[in-house]
Amino acid sequence: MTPSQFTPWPPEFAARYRAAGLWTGTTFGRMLADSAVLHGDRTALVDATGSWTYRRLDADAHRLASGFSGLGIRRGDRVVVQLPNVAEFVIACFALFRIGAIPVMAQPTHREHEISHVCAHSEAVAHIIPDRHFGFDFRELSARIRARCPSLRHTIVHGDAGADVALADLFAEPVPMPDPDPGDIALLQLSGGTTAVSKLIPRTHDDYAYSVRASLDFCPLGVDDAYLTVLPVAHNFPLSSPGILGALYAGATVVLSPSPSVDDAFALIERHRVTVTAVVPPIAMLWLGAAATTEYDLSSLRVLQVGGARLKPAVAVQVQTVFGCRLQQVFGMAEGLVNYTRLDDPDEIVTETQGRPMSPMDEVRVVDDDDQPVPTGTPGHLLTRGPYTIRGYFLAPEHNARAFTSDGFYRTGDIVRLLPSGNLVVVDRAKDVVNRGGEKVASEEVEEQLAAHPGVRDVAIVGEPDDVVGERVCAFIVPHAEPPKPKELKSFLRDRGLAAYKIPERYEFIDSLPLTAVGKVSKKALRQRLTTG
Ligand code: OOB
Repeated sequence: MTPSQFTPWPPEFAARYRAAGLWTGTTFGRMLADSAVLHGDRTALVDATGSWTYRRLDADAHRLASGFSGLGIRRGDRVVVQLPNVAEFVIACFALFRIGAIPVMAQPTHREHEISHVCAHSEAVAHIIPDRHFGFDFRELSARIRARCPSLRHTIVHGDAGADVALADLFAEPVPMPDPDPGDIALLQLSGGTTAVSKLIPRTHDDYAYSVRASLDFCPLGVDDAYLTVLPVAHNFPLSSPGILGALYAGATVVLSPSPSVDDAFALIERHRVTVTAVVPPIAMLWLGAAATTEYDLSSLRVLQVGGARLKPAVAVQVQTVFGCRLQQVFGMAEGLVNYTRLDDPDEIVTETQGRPMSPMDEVRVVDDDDQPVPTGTPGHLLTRGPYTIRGYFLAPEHNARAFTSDGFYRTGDIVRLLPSGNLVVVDRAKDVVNRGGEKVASEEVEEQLAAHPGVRDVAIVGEPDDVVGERVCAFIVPHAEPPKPKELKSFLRDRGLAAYKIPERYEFIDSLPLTAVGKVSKKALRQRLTTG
């Protein structure tokens, strides 16, 4: 790995994290192999098609690693993994971990715009997809991307592969493989982003494994637990907080739900006696609405983790009473820092704060616009540095200069209050992102796409408050002449390959965009127009 691809922790920090026993020099391949030794016959993984014991999961990952090697996938190669909540996601990731190849964590909702950027920027050699999912043809998508992205040699398909490579055919006789270096990049996460294209987040085996183990200190899992994944598997929250990786480290069972719908999720909770699951606030609200009248037995649920977006305190209170389980608020980011409310915290901490950092070596600063500390309790910008927070995005030196302080703190873009108890309350956001129920939409990305429409002279994207998803994507448009129809703008964006969740739901046409005193578009004024009508 060259220094320009990956900003490592400075040697003195790495030494400190190692000396403190946080970085243990393990890799994810080794972790699964160890779990297979300890828990061989226990159920590791369940999806809609079947179940895997630890022994079988480890063996399948090893066999698939051999097949990937046979295709020419090598240590350090990037592979875009774009699978829904199926067991093959887990098997493929562990196969890549074992080789030391790097899964790039794309979402099934991503389309040509997102995937072509991710493939090109990571110089990916392969794209792993389902054949179809929710009526969408991923083989066609991948063929278009291959035509644009010269590094992409293989499309690997879970399901009907046609002329592409079938994932099922790659399970080969296991061959011995050297373990990758624990300091190597294990995976690349996608940033929620503030920029026109998302940045790639390099997480090493050492730092990501530490974040998983530390998460287990505050959301413990053991051999009697079943962890349900209803959020998209590749997202940092269900993957690592403690998520799928934490459950597999601890010998628990991972249950994959094809969707977060009440019907799918409640049935799985009852059938597998699920003890822990992770949701975003809109799903918590959906489930709350259904829980009172459901005939499913949800009594096994011990902890409901809620994170990814702001949870209203009133909803938080209901979670504990309606589900009869413990609520855990999780305020995390794919770049690193994760905060948890503790299971034994007083109720008002659990319902009214987003918790506190999980590591004793996490450093947080709350500062004003000039990076000067604000008094405790005063809202300010959250900056953080620590044993599992990246020091730089992948191949992005210019952006890194803005996104990190000179002494290596990540500028989260979140405005928080730090309480004397050490807990954080997320009060606002300085970054120009719409958080649609946990799905992050960078305003600039949508603005750039809409600006390409011939009828659009100027455009600004803002979040419109919404009772269910928290914020909806709203476009303010200054038209050239006759305003284009919203329907036409939506299909324009879809045709440009933008993921559906980023496509604005509301369009407002205005004569000019309001400006701030320094001549920038005033998003604050636009947001006010939405709320005052
Ligand atoms: C998680 O990760 P990302 O990378 O999708 O998004 C991070 C951003 C944060 O900077 C913050 O703006 C927002 O999402 N956020 C929250 C929140 N949790 C995340 N805002 C308010 N309250 C919360 N509880 O979203 C993520 C990663 C790991 C664990 C959990 C969430």
